[in-house]
Amino acid sequence: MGIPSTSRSERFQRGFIAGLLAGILASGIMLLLSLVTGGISLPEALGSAIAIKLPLPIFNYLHEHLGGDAKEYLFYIILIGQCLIFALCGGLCNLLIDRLHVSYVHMRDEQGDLPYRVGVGLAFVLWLFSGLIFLPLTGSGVFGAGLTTSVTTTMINLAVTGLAYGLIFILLHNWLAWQALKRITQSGTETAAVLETKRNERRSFIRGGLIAIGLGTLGVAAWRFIVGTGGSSTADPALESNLVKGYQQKISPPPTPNYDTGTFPQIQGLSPEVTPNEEYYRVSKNFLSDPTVNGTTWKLTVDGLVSKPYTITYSDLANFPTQTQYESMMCISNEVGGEYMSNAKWEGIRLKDILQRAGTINPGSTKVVLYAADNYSDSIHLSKALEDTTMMALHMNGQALPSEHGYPARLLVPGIYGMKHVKWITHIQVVNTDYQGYWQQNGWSDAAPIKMTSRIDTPLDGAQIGAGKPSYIAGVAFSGNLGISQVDVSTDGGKSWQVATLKRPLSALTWVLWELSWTPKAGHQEIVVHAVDMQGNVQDPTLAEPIPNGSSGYHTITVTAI
Ligand SMILES: Nc1nc2c(c(=O)[nH]1)N[C@H]1C(S)=C(S)[C@@H](COP(=O)(O)O)O[C@H]1N2
Ligand SMILES: [Mo]
Repeated sequence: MGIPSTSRSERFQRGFIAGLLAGILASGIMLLLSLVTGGISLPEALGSAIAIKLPLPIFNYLHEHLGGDAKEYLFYIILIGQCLIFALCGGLCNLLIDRLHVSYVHMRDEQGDLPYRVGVGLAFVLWLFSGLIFLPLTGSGVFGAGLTTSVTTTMINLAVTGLAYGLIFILLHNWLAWQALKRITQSGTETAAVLETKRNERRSFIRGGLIAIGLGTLGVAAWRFIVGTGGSSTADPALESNLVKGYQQKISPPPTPNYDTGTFPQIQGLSPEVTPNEEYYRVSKNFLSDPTVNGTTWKLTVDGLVSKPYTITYSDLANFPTQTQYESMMCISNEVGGEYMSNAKWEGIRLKDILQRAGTINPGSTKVVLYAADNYSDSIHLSKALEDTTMMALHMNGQALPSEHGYPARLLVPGIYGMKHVKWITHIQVVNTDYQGYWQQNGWSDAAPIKMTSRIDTPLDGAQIGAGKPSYIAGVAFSGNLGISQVDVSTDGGKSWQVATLKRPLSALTWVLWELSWTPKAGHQEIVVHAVDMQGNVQDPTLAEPIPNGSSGYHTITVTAI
Protein backbone atom coordinates (compact mmCIF):
# COMPACT_ATOMS: atom_id res chain seq x y z
CA MET A 1 0.00 0.00 0.00
CA GLY A 2 1.84 3.09 -1.21
CA ILE A 3 1.16 6.75 -1.61
CA PRO A 4 -1.30 7.46 -4.38
CA SER A 5 0.87 9.31 -6.84
CA THR A 6 -0.13 12.93 -7.13
CA SER A 7 1.44 15.59 -9.33
CA ARG A 8 3.28 18.60 -7.96
CA SER A 9 0.57 20.95 -9.13
CA GLU A 10 -2.06 18.79 -7.48
CA ARG A 11 -0.15 18.93 -4.21
CA PHE A 12 0.33 22.68 -4.48
CA GLN A 13 -3.35 23.08 -5.17
CA ARG A 14 -4.31 20.97 -2.18
CA GLY A 15 -1.97 22.96 0.06
CA PHE A 16 -3.27 26.23 -1.38
CA ILE A 17 -6.93 25.42 -0.81
CA ALA A 18 -6.29 24.10 2.70
CA GLY A 19 -4.12 27.16 3.39
CA LEU A 20 -6.77 29.55 2.09
CA LEU A 21 -9.57 28.11 4.22
CA ALA A 22 -7.31 27.87 7.26
CA GLY A 23 -6.15 31.43 6.54
CA ILE A 24 -9.70 32.78 6.47
CA LEU A 25 -10.48 31.11 9.79
CA ALA A 26 -7.17 32.19 11.33
CA SER A 27 -7.71 35.80 10.13
CA GLY A 28 -11.10 35.76 11.81
CA ILE A 29 -9.49 34.53 15.01
CA MET A 30 -6.80 37.22 14.69
CA LEU A 31 -9.38 40.00 14.40
CA LEU A 32 -11.40 38.58 17.25
CA LEU A 33 -8.29 38.43 19.44
CA SER A 34 -7.33 42.01 18.62
CA LEU A 35 -10.83 43.12 19.57
CA VAL A 36 -10.99 41.12 22.78
CA THR A 37 -7.45 41.65 24.05
CA GLY A 38 -6.83 45.08 22.55
CA GLY A 39 -3.73 43.82 20.71
CA ILE A 40 -2.92 44.84 17.16
CA SER A 41 -3.77 42.66 14.17
CA LEU A 42 -1.49 42.48 11.15
CA PRO A 43 -3.96 44.06 8.68
CA GLU A 44 -4.39 46.99 11.06
CA ALA A 45 -0.63 47.41 11.39
CA LEU A 46 -0.16 47.40 7.63
CA GLY A 47 -3.25 49.54 7.01
CA SER A 48 -2.13 52.32 9.30
CA ALA A 49 1.44 52.13 7.96
CA ILE A 50 0.07 52.65 4.46
CA ALA A 51 -2.30 55.41 5.60
CA ILE A 52 0.61 57.26 7.20
CA LYS A 53 3.04 56.84 4.30
CA LEU A 54 0.51 57.58 1.57
CA PRO A 55 1.59 60.69 -0.39
CA LEU A 56 -0.72 63.59 0.41
CA PRO A 57 -2.16 64.02 -3.14
CA ILE A 58 -3.13 60.33 -3.29
CA PHE A 59 -4.56 60.50 0.20
CA ASN A 60 -6.58 63.59 -0.72
CA TYR A 61 -7.78 61.95 -3.92
CA LEU A 62 -8.94 58.84 -2.09
CA HIS A 63 -10.49 60.93 0.61
CA GLU A 64 -12.40 63.02 -1.92
CA HIS A 65 -13.71 60.04 -3.85
CA LEU A 66 -14.20 57.48 -1.12
CA GLY A 67 -14.46 59.70 1.93
CA GLY A 68 -14.12 58.03 5.31
CA ASP A 69 -14.79 54.68 3.62
CA ALA A 70 -11.30 54.69 2.09
CA LYS A 71 -9.80 53.31 5.28
CA GLU A 72 -12.36 50.54 5.39
CA TYR A 73 -11.71 49.49 1.81
CA LEU A 74 -8.00 49.48 2.47
CA PHE A 75 -8.55 47.26 5.46
CA TYR A 76 -10.59 44.71 3.49
CA ILE A 77 -8.12 44.66 0.62
CA ILE A 78 -5.30 43.96 3.06
CA LEU A 79 -7.38 41.30 4.78
CA ILE A 80 -7.98 39.51 1.47
CA GLY A 81 -4.26 39.82 0.74
CA GLN A 82 -3.47 38.21 4.08
CA CYS A 83 -5.75 35.25 3.31
CA LEU A 84 -4.05 34.82 -0.07
CA ILE A 85 -0.64 34.85 1.61
CA PHE A 86 -1.86 32.17 4.02
CA ALA A 87 -3.02 30.17 0.98
CA LEU A 88 0.36 30.58 -0.71
CA CYS A 89 2.08 29.45 2.48
CA GLY A 90 -0.05 26.31 2.42
CA GLY A 91 0.74 25.53 -1.20
CA LEU A 92 4.45 26.21 -0.82
CA CYS A 93 4.66 24.30 2.45
CA ASN A 94 3.21 21.26 0.73
CA LEU A 95 5.74 21.47 -2.09
CA LEU A 96 8.64 22.17 0.26
CA ILE A 97 7.94 19.04 2.24
CA ASP A 98 8.23 16.99 -0.94
CA ARG A 99 11.61 18.61 -1.56
CA LEU A 100 12.93 17.50 1.81
CA HIS A 101 13.56 14.01 0.41
CA VAL A 102 15.67 12.84 3.28
CA SER A 103 13.09 13.27 5.96
CA TYR A 104 10.28 12.54 3.58
CA VAL A 105 9.18 9.42 5.36
CA HIS A 106 8.84 11.28 8.63
CA MET A 107 6.97 14.18 7.13
CA ARG A 108 4.24 12.31 5.34
CA ASP A 109 2.72 8.93 6.13
CA GLU A 110 1.52 6.33 3.66
CA GLN A 111 -1.83 7.96 3.01
CA GLY A 112 -0.17 11.26 2.05
CA ASP A 113 -1.11 12.81 5.39
CA LEU A 114 0.91 15.53 7.09
CA PRO A 115 1.56 15.11 10.80
CA TYR A 116 0.47 17.94 13.09
CA ARG A 117 4.04 18.81 14.02
CA VAL A 118 4.39 20.21 10.49
CA GLY A 119 1.52 22.54 11.33
CA VAL A 120 3.18 23.59 14.55
CA GLY A 121 6.44 24.20 12.66
CA LEU A 122 4.59 26.29 10.09
CA ALA A 123 2.96 28.27 12.89
CA PHE A 124 6.35 28.93 14.46
CA VAL A 125 7.87 30.16 11.20
CA LEU A 126 4.90 32.48 10.55
CA TRP A 127 5.04 33.72 14.15
CA LEU A 128 8.74 34.60 13.86
CA PHE A 129 8.19 36.20 10.47
CA SER A 130 5.29 38.42 11.56
CA GLY A 131 6.89 39.40 14.86
CA LEU A 132 10.49 39.94 13.75
CA ILE A 133 10.08 41.11 10.15
CA PHE A 134 6.53 42.14 9.28
CA LEU A 135 5.64 44.26 12.33
CA PRO A 136 9.02 46.09 12.37
CA LEU A 137 8.56 46.86 8.66
CA THR A 138 5.19 48.50 9.35
CA GLY A 139 6.88 50.66 11.97
CA SER A 140 5.24 48.83 14.87
CA GLY A 141 8.51 47.40 16.21
CA VAL A 142 9.53 43.84 17.10
CA PHE A 143 6.31 42.09 18.17
CA GLY A 144 4.63 45.47 18.34
CA ALA A 145 7.13 46.84 20.85
CA GLY A 146 7.03 50.25 19.16
CA LEU A 147 3.33 50.59 19.95
CA THR A 148 4.02 50.56 23.70
CA THR A 149 1.25 48.02 23.61
CA SER A 150 2.01 44.96 25.70
CA VAL A 151 4.49 42.89 23.69
CA THR A 152 3.26 39.75 25.45
CA THR A 153 -0.28 40.32 24.19
CA THR A 154 0.95 40.64 20.62
CA MET A 155 3.17 37.57 21.00
CA ILE A 156 0.33 35.48 22.40
CA ASN A 157 -2.20 36.71 19.82
CA LEU A 158 0.13 35.97 16.95
CA ALA A 159 1.02 32.57 18.40
CA VAL A 160 -2.64 31.62 18.79
CA THR A 161 -3.40 32.81 15.27
CA GLY A 162 -0.42 30.94 13.86
CA LEU A 163 -1.29 27.72 15.70
CA ALA A 164 -4.92 27.97 14.61
CA TYR A 165 -3.74 28.37 11.04
CA GLY A 166 -1.18 25.57 11.21
CA LEU A 167 -3.49 23.03 12.81
CA ILE A 168 -6.55 23.86 10.70
CA PHE A 169 -4.31 23.72 7.64
CA ILE A 170 -3.13 20.20 8.46
CA LEU A 171 -6.68 19.11 9.25
CA LEU A 172 -8.04 20.42 5.95
CA HIS A 173 -5.06 19.25 3.97
CA ASN A 174 -5.41 15.71 5.25
CA TRP A 175 -9.11 15.76 4.64
CA LEU A 176 -8.50 16.79 1.03
CA ALA A 177 -5.84 14.10 0.69
CA TRP A 178 -8.27 11.60 2.10
CA GLN A 179 -10.95 12.62 -0.38
CA ALA A 180 -8.44 12.13 -3.20
CA LEU A 181 -7.44 8.76 -1.83
CA LYS A 182 -11.08 7.71 -1.58
CA ARG A 183 -11.59 8.60 -5.23
CA ILE A 184 -8.57 6.59 -6.38
CA THR A 185 -9.20 3.44 -4.32
CA GLN A 186 -12.93 3.22 -4.42
CA SER A 187 -12.92 -0.58 -5.05
CA GLY A 188 -10.19 -1.89 -2.73
CA THR A 189 -11.62 -3.54 0.41
CA GLU A 190 -8.26 -3.43 2.15
CA THR A 191 -8.17 0.33 1.72
CA ALA A 192 -11.72 0.61 2.99
CA ALA A 193 -10.54 -0.62 6.36
CA VAL A 194 -7.74 1.92 6.35
CA LEU A 195 -10.24 4.59 5.46
CA GLU A 196 -12.42 3.58 8.37
CA THR A 197 -9.63 3.92 10.94
CA LYS A 198 -8.62 7.25 9.49
CA ARG A 199 -12.19 8.45 9.62
CA ASN A 200 -12.31 7.62 13.33
CA GLU A 201 -8.98 9.35 13.95
CA ARG A 202 -10.32 12.40 12.23
CA ARG A 203 -13.53 12.48 14.22
CA SER A 204 -11.65 12.39 17.47
CA PHE A 205 -9.32 15.14 16.24
CA ILE A 206 -12.21 17.37 15.29
CA ARG A 207 -13.77 16.80 18.69
CA GLY A 208 -10.43 17.58 20.35
CA GLY A 209 -10.03 20.67 18.20
CA LEU A 210 -13.44 22.02 19.10
CA ILE A 211 -12.77 21.50 22.79
CA ALA A 212 -9.41 23.26 22.44
CA ILE A 213 -10.96 26.23 20.66
CA GLY A 214 -13.70 26.45 23.27
CA LEU A 215 -11.23 26.33 26.15
CA GLY A 216 -9.01 28.85 24.39
CA THR A 217 -11.88 31.32 24.00
CA LEU A 218 -12.85 30.87 27.64
CA GLY A 219 -9.23 31.38 28.66
CA VAL A 220 -8.91 34.58 26.68
CA ALA A 221 -12.18 35.90 28.08
CA ALA A 222 -11.10 35.06 31.63
CA TRP A 223 -7.70 36.63 31.13
CA ARG A 224 -9.34 39.70 29.65
CA PHE A 225 -11.63 39.92 32.64
CA ILE A 226 -8.72 39.73 35.05
CA VAL A 227 -6.63 42.28 33.17
CA GLY A 228 -9.62 44.54 32.62
CA THR A 229 -10.59 44.75 36.29
CA GLY A 230 -7.76 46.12 38.28
CA GLY A 231 -4.99 43.83 37.05
CA SER A 232 -1.73 45.76 36.97
CA SER A 233 -0.02 46.29 33.66
CA THR A 234 3.62 47.12 33.06
CA ALA A 235 3.42 49.71 30.28
CA ASP A 236 1.49 52.98 30.67
CA PRO A 237 -2.05 51.62 30.27
CA ALA A 238 -3.56 54.87 29.01
CA LEU A 239 -1.01 55.10 26.27
CA GLU A 240 -1.23 51.43 25.53
CA SER A 241 -4.95 51.02 25.03
CA ASN A 242 -5.33 54.33 23.27
CA LEU A 243 -2.47 53.90 20.88
CA VAL A 244 -3.76 50.53 19.87
CA LYS A 245 -7.23 51.98 19.64
CA GLY A 246 -5.75 54.73 17.52
CA TYR A 247 -4.43 52.22 15.07
CA GLN A 248 -7.69 50.35 15.00
CA GLN A 249 -9.85 53.42 14.63
CA LYS A 250 -7.72 54.70 11.78
CA ILE A 251 -9.00 51.97 9.54
CA SER A 252 -12.40 51.19 10.98
CA PRO A 253 -15.64 53.17 10.70
CA PRO A 254 -16.16 55.98 13.23
CA PRO A 255 -18.53 55.46 16.15
CA THR A 256 -22.08 56.79 16.05
CA PRO A 257 -22.17 59.82 18.37
CA ASN A 258 -23.72 59.13 21.75
CA TYR A 259 -25.84 62.32 21.76
CA ASP A 260 -28.09 63.20 24.67
CA THR A 261 -31.83 63.06 24.07
CA GLY A 262 -32.29 66.77 24.61
CA THR A 263 -31.65 66.38 28.32
CA PHE A 264 -28.05 67.45 28.66
CA PRO A 265 -27.78 68.52 32.31
CA GLN A 266 -26.75 71.91 33.67
CA ILE A 267 -23.33 71.23 35.14
CA GLN A 268 -21.52 73.66 37.37
CA GLY A 269 -18.03 74.40 36.14
CA LEU A 270 -18.67 73.24 32.57
CA SER A 271 -17.94 75.84 29.89
CA PRO A 272 -21.05 77.49 28.43
CA GLU A 273 -21.62 76.10 24.95
CA VAL A 274 -21.47 79.60 23.43
CA THR A 275 -18.77 81.74 25.02
CA PRO A 276 -19.99 85.25 25.93
CA ASN A 277 -17.91 87.89 24.13
CA GLU A 278 -16.39 89.16 27.39
CA GLU A 279 -15.18 85.65 28.25
CA TYR A 280 -13.96 84.71 24.79
CA TYR A 281 -10.22 83.98 24.86
CA ARG A 282 -7.98 86.75 23.59
CA VAL A 283 -4.59 86.44 21.92
CA SER A 284 -2.60 88.97 19.93
CA LYS A 285 1.01 89.72 19.22
CA ASN A 286 0.59 93.25 20.58
CA PHE A 287 2.22 93.57 23.99
CA LEU A 288 1.06 97.03 24.86
CA SER A 289 -2.14 97.79 23.04
CA ASP A 290 -4.27 96.41 20.28
CA PRO A 291 -5.33 98.76 17.49
CA THR A 292 -8.63 100.59 17.82
CA VAL A 293 -9.94 100.88 14.31
CA ASN A 294 -12.36 103.67 13.43
CA GLY A 295 -15.18 102.08 11.46
CA THR A 296 -16.14 105.25 9.62
CA THR A 297 -12.68 105.84 8.14
CA TRP A 298 -11.79 102.13 7.75
CA LYS A 299 -11.18 100.90 4.22
CA LEU A 300 -10.73 97.43 2.84
CA THR A 301 -8.58 96.88 -0.25
CA VAL A 302 -8.81 93.70 -2.30
CA ASP A 303 -6.04 93.36 -4.87
CA GLY A 304 -3.15 91.21 -6.08
CA LEU A 305 -3.62 88.75 -8.93
CA VAL A 306 -7.23 89.74 -9.69
CA SER A 307 -8.72 91.42 -12.75
CA LYS A 308 -10.63 94.17 -10.87
CA PRO A 309 -8.96 95.25 -7.61
CA TYR A 310 -11.16 97.44 -5.41
CA THR A 311 -11.37 99.35 -2.18
CA ILE A 312 -14.56 99.73 -0.12
CA THR A 313 -15.78 101.25 3.14
CA TYR A 314 -17.59 99.62 6.07
CA SER A 315 -21.02 100.71 4.82
CA ASP A 316 -20.29 99.19 1.38
CA LEU A 317 -20.13 95.80 3.06
CA ALA A 318 -23.94 95.91 3.35
CA ASN A 319 -24.10 95.09 -0.38
CA PHE A 320 -22.80 91.58 0.19
CA PRO A 321 -24.94 88.59 1.16
CA THR A 322 -24.30 87.49 4.74
CA GLN A 323 -23.88 84.13 6.38
CA THR A 324 -24.17 83.05 10.00
CA GLN A 325 -22.26 80.13 11.48
CA TYR A 326 -21.19 78.75 14.82
CA GLU A 327 -17.47 78.12 14.93
CA SER A 328 -15.06 77.38 17.77
CA MET A 329 -11.52 78.68 17.73
CA MET A 330 -8.34 77.49 19.37
CA CYS A 331 -4.92 79.12 19.59
CA ILE A 332 -1.97 77.05 18.37
CA SER A 333 -0.19 77.97 21.61
CA ASN A 334 -2.92 76.33 23.72
CA GLU A 335 -1.50 73.75 26.14
CA VAL A 336 -3.26 70.42 26.72
CA GLY A 337 -6.31 71.28 28.84
CA GLY A 338 -5.67 74.99 28.26
CA GLU A 339 -8.04 77.97 28.18
CA TYR A 340 -7.27 79.34 24.70
CA MET A 341 -10.36 77.81 23.15
CA SER A 342 -13.85 79.35 22.77
CA ASN A 343 -17.01 79.18 20.72
CA ALA A 344 -19.19 81.89 19.16
CA LYS A 345 -21.91 82.57 16.64
CA TRP A 346 -20.42 84.63 13.83
CA GLU A 347 -22.09 86.63 11.11
CA GLY A 348 -20.25 87.95 8.09
CA ILE A 349 -19.48 87.67 4.41
CA ARG A 350 -18.03 84.69 2.61
CA LEU A 351 -14.45 85.44 1.58
CA LYS A 352 -15.36 83.79 -1.71
CA ASP A 353 -17.88 86.57 -2.42
CA ILE A 354 -15.37 89.27 -1.51
CA LEU A 355 -12.83 87.78 -3.91
CA GLN A 356 -15.43 87.27 -6.64
CA ARG A 357 -16.23 90.95 -6.61
CA ALA A 358 -12.59 91.52 -7.74
CA GLY A 359 -13.24 89.78 -11.06
CA THR A 360 -11.26 86.79 -12.18
CA ILE A 361 -8.37 85.37 -10.22
CA ASN A 362 -5.21 84.82 -12.28
CA PRO A 363 -4.44 81.21 -13.05
CA GLY A 364 -1.46 80.07 -11.00
CA SER A 365 -2.50 82.01 -7.91
CA THR A 366 -1.70 80.03 -4.78
CA LYS A 367 -2.55 81.96 -1.65
CA VAL A 368 -4.58 84.77 -0.20
CA VAL A 369 -2.73 87.10 2.19
CA LEU A 370 -4.56 89.06 4.88
CA TYR A 371 -2.96 92.20 6.29
CA ALA A 372 -4.14 93.85 9.50
CA ALA A 373 -4.14 97.26 11.14
CA ASP A 374 -1.51 96.10 13.66
CA ASN A 375 1.00 95.13 10.95
CA TYR A 376 0.07 91.51 11.45
CA SER A 377 -0.38 89.35 8.40
CA ASP A 378 -0.99 85.74 7.52
CA SER A 379 -1.92 83.73 4.46
CA ILE A 380 -4.25 80.87 3.62
CA HIS A 381 -4.33 78.67 0.54
CA LEU A 382 -6.59 79.86 -2.27
CA SER A 383 -8.61 76.65 -2.17
CA LYS A 384 -9.26 77.20 1.54
CA ALA A 385 -10.18 80.84 0.86
CA LEU A 386 -12.87 79.71 -1.58
CA GLU A 387 -14.54 77.29 0.85
CA ASP A 388 -18.09 78.21 1.89
CA THR A 389 -17.27 78.36 5.59
CA THR A 390 -14.26 80.66 5.19
CA MET A 391 -15.56 84.15 5.90
CA MET A 392 -14.90 87.67 7.00
CA ALA A 393 -16.83 88.06 10.24
CA LEU A 394 -18.44 91.37 11.18
CA HIS A 395 -20.61 90.23 14.09
CA MET A 396 -19.93 88.03 17.08
CA ASN A 397 -22.80 86.57 19.11
CA GLY A 398 -25.19 89.14 17.65
CA GLN A 399 -23.05 92.22 18.31
CA ALA A 400 -20.69 94.18 16.08
CA LEU A 401 -17.27 92.60 16.43
CA PRO A 402 -15.74 93.80 19.73
CA SER A 403 -12.56 95.82 19.27
CA GLU A 404 -10.33 93.18 20.93
CA HIS A 405 -11.70 90.51 18.59
CA GLY A 406 -10.88 92.43 15.42
CA TYR A 407 -13.38 95.20 14.74
CA PRO A 408 -14.43 95.93 12.10
CA ALA A 409 -13.61 92.66 10.31
CA ARG A 410 -11.78 89.44 11.05
CA LEU A 411 -11.17 86.21 9.18
CA LEU A 412 -12.74 82.86 10.06
CA VAL A 413 -11.07 79.81 8.60
CA PRO A 414 -12.48 76.64 10.18
CA GLY A 415 -10.16 73.69 10.75
CA ILE A 416 -7.08 75.90 11.15
CA TYR A 417 -5.64 77.32 14.37
CA GLY A 418 -6.62 80.78 15.63
CA MET A 419 -3.55 82.55 14.28
CA LYS A 420 -4.95 82.45 10.73
CA HIS A 421 -8.14 84.14 11.99
CA VAL A 422 -6.65 87.53 11.19
CA LYS A 423 -8.23 90.40 13.15
CA TRP A 424 -8.52 94.09 12.13
CA ILE A 425 -8.28 93.19 8.41
CA THR A 426 -7.38 96.10 6.10
CA HIS A 427 -6.08 94.45 2.98
CA ILE A 428 -6.70 91.18 1.16
CA GLN A 429 -4.26 90.18 -1.56
CA VAL A 430 -4.17 87.23 -3.98
CA VAL A 431 -0.59 86.04 -4.59
CA ASN A 432 1.27 83.28 -6.41
CA THR A 433 3.99 82.90 -3.78
CA ASP A 434 4.18 80.86 -0.59
CA TYR A 435 3.67 83.85 1.69
CA GLN A 436 4.74 83.25 5.29
CA GLY A 437 2.90 85.24 7.95
CA TYR A 438 3.86 86.77 11.28
CA TRP A 439 3.97 83.59 13.36
CA GLN A 440 5.40 81.47 10.55
CA GLN A 441 8.41 83.77 10.46
CA ASN A 442 8.83 82.79 14.11
CA GLY A 443 8.86 79.08 13.36
CA TRP A 444 5.20 78.14 13.73
CA SER A 445 3.42 75.84 11.31
CA ASP A 446 2.00 77.37 8.14
CA ALA A 447 -0.55 74.67 7.38
CA ALA A 448 -1.58 74.69 11.07
CA PRO A 449 -4.51 72.25 11.02
CA ILE A 450 -6.18 72.02 14.42
CA LYS A 451 -5.19 68.91 16.39
CA MET A 452 -8.05 67.12 18.08
CA THR A 453 -8.24 67.99 21.75
CA SER A 454 -10.43 67.35 24.77
CA ARG A 455 -10.53 69.12 28.12
CA ILE A 456 -11.91 68.28 31.55
CA ASP A 457 -13.65 71.41 32.88
CA THR A 458 -14.98 69.86 36.05
CA PRO A 459 -13.84 68.68 38.53
CA LEU A 460 -10.76 70.88 38.71
CA ASP A 461 -7.29 69.40 38.93
CA GLY A 462 -6.34 68.84 42.57
CA ALA A 463 -9.92 69.31 43.81
CA GLN A 464 -11.32 67.61 46.90
CA ILE A 465 -14.68 66.05 46.18
CA GLY A 466 -17.26 64.12 48.14
CA ALA A 467 -16.76 60.37 48.12
CA GLY A 468 -19.91 58.39 47.39
CA LYS A 469 -21.75 61.48 46.16
CA PRO A 470 -23.14 61.40 42.61
CA SER A 471 -21.51 64.10 40.49
CA TYR A 472 -20.33 64.81 36.97
CA ILE A 473 -17.12 64.75 35.03
CA ALA A 474 -17.61 67.15 32.12
CA GLY A 475 -15.79 69.24 29.58
CA VAL A 476 -15.37 70.06 25.91
CA ALA A 477 -13.82 68.30 22.91
CA PHE A 478 -12.83 69.94 19.64
CA SER A 479 -11.37 68.88 16.32
CA GLY A 480 -11.64 71.94 14.08
CA ASN A 481 -13.94 71.10 11.18
CA LEU A 482 -13.76 67.34 11.68
CA GLY A 483 -16.40 67.04 14.39
CA ILE A 484 -16.40 64.76 17.44
CA SER A 485 -18.06 61.36 17.37
CA GLN A 486 -17.04 60.05 20.78
CA VAL A 487 -15.45 61.10 24.06
CA ASP A 488 -14.02 58.47 26.42
CA VAL A 489 -13.33 59.15 30.08
CA SER A 490 -11.20 57.13 32.47
CA THR A 491 -11.26 57.50 36.25
CA ASP A 492 -8.44 55.04 36.86
CA GLY A 493 -5.60 56.70 34.99
CA GLY A 494 -6.48 55.12 31.67
CA LYS A 495 -6.90 51.48 32.68
CA SER A 496 -10.57 51.42 31.75
CA TRP A 497 -12.73 53.82 29.77
CA GLN A 498 -16.35 54.88 29.72
CA VAL A 499 -18.19 56.54 26.86
CA ALA A 500 -19.38 60.04 27.76
CA THR A 501 -22.70 61.56 26.69
CA LEU A 502 -22.33 64.31 24.08
CA LYS A 503 -24.44 67.42 23.67
CA ARG A 504 -25.45 67.69 20.02
CA PRO A 505 -23.12 70.43 18.69
CA LEU A 506 -24.39 73.75 17.27
CA SER A 507 -22.56 73.11 14.00
CA ALA A 508 -20.00 70.85 12.40
CA LEU A 509 -17.37 73.50 13.17
CA THR A 510 -17.76 73.75 16.92
CA TRP A 511 -16.58 72.03 20.01
CA VAL A 512 -18.79 69.43 21.68
CA LEU A 513 -19.82 69.47 25.35
CA TRP A 514 -19.57 66.08 27.06
CA GLU A 515 -20.49 64.67 30.47
CA LEU A 516 -20.23 61.48 32.46
CA SER A 517 -22.21 60.83 35.66
CA TRP A 518 -19.89 59.61 38.35
CA THR A 519 -19.97 58.58 41.99
CA PRO A 520 -16.36 58.69 43.17
CA LYS A 521 -14.94 56.12 45.55
CA ALA A 522 -12.81 57.44 48.41
CA GLY A 523 -9.17 58.06 47.56
CA HIS A 524 -7.06 59.60 44.80
CA GLN A 525 -8.45 59.32 41.29
CA GLU A 526 -6.70 60.06 38.04
CA ILE A 527 -9.15 61.27 35.41
CA VAL A 528 -8.16 61.11 31.73
CA VAL A 529 -10.12 62.09 28.62
CA HIS A 530 -9.73 61.53 24.91
CA ALA A 531 -11.91 62.03 21.85
CA VAL A 532 -12.61 60.48 18.44
CA ASP A 533 -13.47 62.62 15.41
CA MET A 534 -16.24 62.04 12.86
CA GLN A 535 -13.80 60.17 10.60
CA GLY A 536 -12.87 57.74 13.35
CA ASN A 537 -9.43 59.20 14.07
CA VAL A 538 -8.53 58.96 17.75
CA GLN A 539 -6.95 61.91 19.54
CA ASP A 540 -3.14 61.68 19.50
CA PRO A 541 -1.82 60.56 22.92
CA THR A 542 1.73 61.74 22.15
CA LEU A 543 2.74 64.58 24.45
CA ALA A 544 3.81 67.56 22.35
CA GLU A 545 4.54 71.19 23.17
CA PRO A 546 2.53 73.82 21.27
CA ILE A 547 5.45 74.92 19.11
CA PRO A 548 5.53 74.41 16.13
CA ASN A 549 2.37 72.43 15.27
CA GLY A 550 0.13 72.75 18.33
CA SER A 551 0.06 70.64 21.49
CA SER A 552 -1.11 67.05 21.80
CA GLY A 553 -1.57 64.51 24.57
CA TYR A 554 -4.43 63.59 26.89
CA HIS A 555 -5.71 65.99 29.53
CA THR A 556 -5.18 64.24 32.85
CA ILE A 557 -6.15 65.50 36.31
CA THR A 558 -6.02 64.12 39.83
CA VAL A 559 -8.75 64.59 42.42
CA THR A 560 -9.17 63.33 45.96
CA ALA A 561 -12.50 62.01 47.14
CA ILE A 562 -13.10 62.09 50.89
N1 LIG B 1 -4.24 91.28 13.45
C1 LIG B 1 -4.04 90.24 14.27
N2 LIG B 1 -4.81 89.16 14.12
C2 LIG B 1 -4.63 88.09 14.92
C3 LIG B 1 -3.60 88.08 15.90
C4 LIG B 1 -2.82 89.23 16.04
O1 LIG B 1 -1.91 89.32 16.86
N3 LIG B 1 -3.05 90.28 15.20
N4 LIG B 1 -3.45 86.95 16.69
C5 LIG B 1 -3.96 85.71 16.16
C6 LIG B 1 -3.98 84.63 17.13
S1 LIG B 1 -2.48 83.94 17.50
C7 LIG B 1 -5.15 84.10 17.61
S2 LIG B 1 -5.15 82.69 18.54
C8 LIG B 1 -6.45 84.71 17.32
C9 LIG B 1 -7.15 85.04 18.61
O2 LIG B 1 -8.38 85.65 18.34
P1 LIG B 1 -9.26 86.20 19.53
O3 LIG B 1 -8.40 87.10 20.34
O4 LIG B 1 -10.43 86.86 18.93
O5 LIG B 1 -9.66 84.98 20.33
O6 LIG B 1 -6.31 85.89 16.55
C10 LIG B 1 -5.34 85.84 15.55
N5 LIG B 1 -5.45 87.04 14.77
MO1 LIG C 1 -2.92 81.97 18.46
